[in-house]
Amino acid sequence: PQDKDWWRKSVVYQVYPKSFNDTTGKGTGDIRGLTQKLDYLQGLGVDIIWLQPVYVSPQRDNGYDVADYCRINPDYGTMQDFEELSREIRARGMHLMIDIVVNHSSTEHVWFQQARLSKDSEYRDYYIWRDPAPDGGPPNNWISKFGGPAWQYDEATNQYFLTLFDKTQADLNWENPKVRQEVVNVLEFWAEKGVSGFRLDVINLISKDRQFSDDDGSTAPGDGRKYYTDGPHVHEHLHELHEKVFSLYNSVTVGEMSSTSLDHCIRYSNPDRKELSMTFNFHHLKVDYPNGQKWELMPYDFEMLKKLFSDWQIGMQQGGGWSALFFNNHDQPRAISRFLDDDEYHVESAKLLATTLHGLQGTPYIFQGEEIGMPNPQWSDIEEFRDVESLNMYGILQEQGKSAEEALDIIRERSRDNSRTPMQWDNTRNAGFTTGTPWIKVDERYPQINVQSQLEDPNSIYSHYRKLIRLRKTVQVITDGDYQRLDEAHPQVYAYQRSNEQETLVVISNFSGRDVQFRIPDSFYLSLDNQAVAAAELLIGNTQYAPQLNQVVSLTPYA
Ligand code: TEU
Repeated sequence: PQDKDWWRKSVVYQVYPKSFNDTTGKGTGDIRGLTQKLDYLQGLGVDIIWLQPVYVSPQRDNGYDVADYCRINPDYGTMQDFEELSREIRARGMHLMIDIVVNHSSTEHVWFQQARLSKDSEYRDYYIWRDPAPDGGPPNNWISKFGGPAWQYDEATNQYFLTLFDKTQADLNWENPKVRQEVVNVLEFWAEKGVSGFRLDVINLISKDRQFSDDDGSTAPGDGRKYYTDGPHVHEHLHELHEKVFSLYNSVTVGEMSSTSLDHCIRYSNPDRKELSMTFNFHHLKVDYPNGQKWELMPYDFEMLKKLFSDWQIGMQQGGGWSALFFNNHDQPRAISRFLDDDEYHVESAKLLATTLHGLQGTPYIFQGEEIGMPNPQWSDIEEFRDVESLNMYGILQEQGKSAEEALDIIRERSRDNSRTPMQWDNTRNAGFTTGTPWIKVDERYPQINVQSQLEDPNSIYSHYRKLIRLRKTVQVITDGDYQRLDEAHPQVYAYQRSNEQETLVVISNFSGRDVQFRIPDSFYLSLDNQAVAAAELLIGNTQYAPQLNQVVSLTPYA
């Protein structure tokens, strides 16, 4: 019988199926492609595989626009393929987590198709409809996350429907108990197929303030989000799912929380509240957004990154919450290119980011390709991009007065496609991803950066990740230790300690390309007895020569 908190000691591997492994030559990955690579993932040591949406979908947003929640998109394979995947994962002692996208459905979903027919349709209330404003425009001034108004006009009934993302992603009406029952049915359907967990897409946006007032702009960014983020009934709705599904199947659950707060994340993930196992938040990935603006460039603020990690580590621990830890996912540029050096110090940088993150409290997530240090690809032309958000913003930035060249520079840095290029398996054509024409370009550096060249090399990035994952299983303080920051606004170094009654773990990271010295503060160092210092052991490092374990630690670039 599995311990109920087994996922606190686990590591999750995130698979973007479209770009993982193609077994048919059509240029997009498939479920069998993942099944073929399970030995690889087992070798890495991960416990949970998060499979991103493979449901029937028109793919306007690569599957986050679901047209049927209980059927597999034929591009990805069949239900038999899915069942085989699920079995093979279990046979290797791993777990399958699937993606549930129920803030919205595709407008191609039969519910929406029915809803739009008439105001009397029994599905009308599955979505959020409003009359036009007196001037015929949208009901309020909210902006969609992908640019443009958050409302779409529907001629048949002369009303607007709400779409917080793409115009084909219609927001579901969670105030309607029938919608909530549909969600329960979907979750049960997959739990019965042996799925162990759920990643819930933008789940903190499901409860909207029913006034639908204009955003008065009193708090930035003034796009309406304050009226639907962590909204009025969100905690009740999650508790309901917990009672009706998660608790019955002992599911592991992670909620993707957009623009959330620490207080809400504590509530979502504190076990006493019976909502979710853990939460993703994005504050640490906005440290290079000037005034929260994603579509303007700025070097990242290192002190802010450290402060955010520290505030959330301490806050979540005090409040009894649990964090999903990550630097990369399918919506973010690759962290190695964004924060460190993906060129000369590529290997050191990748290992540094991993070690810094895996030492924190929470459950770490590895996004495909991160374990081999995949960087942002080198984009030359707007034609190479595929993401609906990037293509929308390319136009909007130019409408706002940027030149095509300036707009492209911003898209290059910020596009979600940075993380969506094909997984680099080996140095054969298309990095071994497909025998056909890949749906999105393969990064030119695949002959140097690929799985095959790292598997057997004990000094590779891949081997470093393996070691980190193994440490988590043997060093208890990584899971349960409390957190304290050790650097006082050091311009290059982030250092913290984790302690429980038996052990102390110290993580010291040089985020710069220079040699630096770091002095462990007296308040901490002098509290250790000599024996403890003498017994200290280097658990993991990323440099050729191990640094001396003294109060003053010398660190080479990105050590
Ligand atoms: O993302 C939600 C989300 O808010 C973002 O990370 C979003 O991509 C970013 O803010 C845009 O600037 C989730 C999924 O992870 C993403 O892939 C989907 O596109 C989105 O929801 C809609 O389902």
